Amino acid sequence: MRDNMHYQFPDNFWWGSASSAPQTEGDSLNFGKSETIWDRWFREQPGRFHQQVGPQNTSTFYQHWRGDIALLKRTGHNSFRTSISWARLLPNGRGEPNPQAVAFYNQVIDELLAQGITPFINLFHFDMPMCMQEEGGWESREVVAAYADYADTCFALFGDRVAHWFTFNEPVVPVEGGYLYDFHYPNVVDFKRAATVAYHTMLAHAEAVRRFRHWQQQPQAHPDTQIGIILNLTPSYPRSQNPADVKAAHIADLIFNRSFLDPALRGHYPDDLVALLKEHGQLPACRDGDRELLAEGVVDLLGINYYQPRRIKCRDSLVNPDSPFMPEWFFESYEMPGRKMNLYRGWEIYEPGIYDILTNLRENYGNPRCFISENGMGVENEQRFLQQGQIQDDYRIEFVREHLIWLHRGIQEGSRCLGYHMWTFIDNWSWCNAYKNRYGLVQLDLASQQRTVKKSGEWFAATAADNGFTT
Ligand code: BGP
Repeated sequence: MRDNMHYQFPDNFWWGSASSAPQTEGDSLNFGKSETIWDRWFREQPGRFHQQVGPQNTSTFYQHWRGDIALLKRTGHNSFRTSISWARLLPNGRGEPNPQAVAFYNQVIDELLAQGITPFINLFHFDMPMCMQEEGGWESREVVAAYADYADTCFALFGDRVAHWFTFNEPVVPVEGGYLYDFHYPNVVDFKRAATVAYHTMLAHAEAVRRFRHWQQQPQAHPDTQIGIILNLTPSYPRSQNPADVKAAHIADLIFNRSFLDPALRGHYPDDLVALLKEHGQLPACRDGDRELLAEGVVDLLGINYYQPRRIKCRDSLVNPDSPFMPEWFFESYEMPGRKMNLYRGWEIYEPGIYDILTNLRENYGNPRCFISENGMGVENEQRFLQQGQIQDDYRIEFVREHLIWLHRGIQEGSRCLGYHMWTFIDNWSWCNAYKNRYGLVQLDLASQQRTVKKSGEWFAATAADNGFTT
């Protein structure tokens, strides 16, 4: 670390954190909410979940929202992201909104605003309503249409007070998890179906943006309203400058980053991605009008989730042409010698990645307005760092500070990065990992529901108050 350097961030920088409805609300089958794929999967296969802890075991935001918003204030938040649960708002996936859900989200939004915290509202965080999954989930064009209606309903109900909207969080994750690598419901492993899911997700995104543009013209719309998408970007670094390694890293980038980034920022897919899928017979079915629709999906604001890079090398062995088509036909991941690891989670830590993402956006995508929408450090058995009643998470403070230093550099060089949100606020339930990896600024005792601010939460509050820090 550099000594005695001061890092001041631009005025009105967004300091905050992100969470999601399915990971925090609880009451997963109460107050009119219907099942999501997570509720169903847990019921069917609890063994898939760490220590068999399912989606009903949360920090119960549905009950504790008022106290939690007070804690947001105490930990220096001027902005906060959560999501709306589609299955709570529209228990049948479409139709009339559930009045209890409307009242709940109204209270949350109003209280955030009353506390001076800007609400950032995301519409979909991996939580497909089960009734929509039964219609085919993202493989179905009808579900795409239903999602756009749901988005419209949200704009109409809450868009007078919410300015920052996001269509999706990490849309690649349900594709990878649900249709390629078997870590989300419905546990399909099939590239062609995965490509269809990815394509339909971006059509749903574009349709929601189209609806948003209409909504934006209404007199009751928030005057600063804007729409974005949140992408987890994993810079793909080749093992070497050898053309085979460079090509392998390029293909990984096309599949995992640019299949979402390009439509969101340019309104169309990269030509070489389309060519690659076409060559291998993996292109999803398109309809007339899709191209025009995608072109309307360009966002006002990009959320960047950054955790770790992808290290890529070309394959050492030839692919068996009879094996099912997979991204790994084109590359292998590579353990770079000497890489820095988060020893408590098993992910690489590479802080310059955040700067490289900003540079890429500046140089190749017209320098869009963006912010870091998730960055954070998961830790297993974090209790071991408990001293005098508080988690002493100096490792997390260092992690955040080092990422912020690289972020600051990107801003100095002209990137339009408007804020930094951590993953996450209070330790939360995380899909199949449940509470295995703790990320919060605030520690959660699941049994007693007690919240205790970690050392990092105090550091974060001080950093936000000073709009920067000194090393
Ligand atoms: C991000 C997701 C979050 C959260 C986080 C931590 O990809 O947007 O929802 O789950 O990852 O993941 P994990 O608990 O698996 O370490």
